[in-house]
Amino acid sequence: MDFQSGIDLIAFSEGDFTNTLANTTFTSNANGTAVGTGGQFVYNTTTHTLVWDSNGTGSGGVTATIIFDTAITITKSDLVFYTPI
Ligand SMILES: [Ca+2]
Repeated sequence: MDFQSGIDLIAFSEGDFTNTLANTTFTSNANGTAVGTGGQFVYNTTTHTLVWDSNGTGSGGVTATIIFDTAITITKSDLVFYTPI
């Protein structure tokens, strides 16, 4: 996947989440460590893996995963929630 931040978007069905994207935290670090206890996307810059963690630092809660072939730059602006028709 040749994902490019600012050009490509990753879309998630909003019905799968209990929060709006605006109120969702985005965290990116080398350990894939969540920050705080709110639902959040966490990008692990070492494993190139993006996960959704519904309870942040709470145990478990990871429900979706995308593994990129190579390291990418990704921000919350690269994510969108959509409503299925
Ligand atoms: Ca968690």
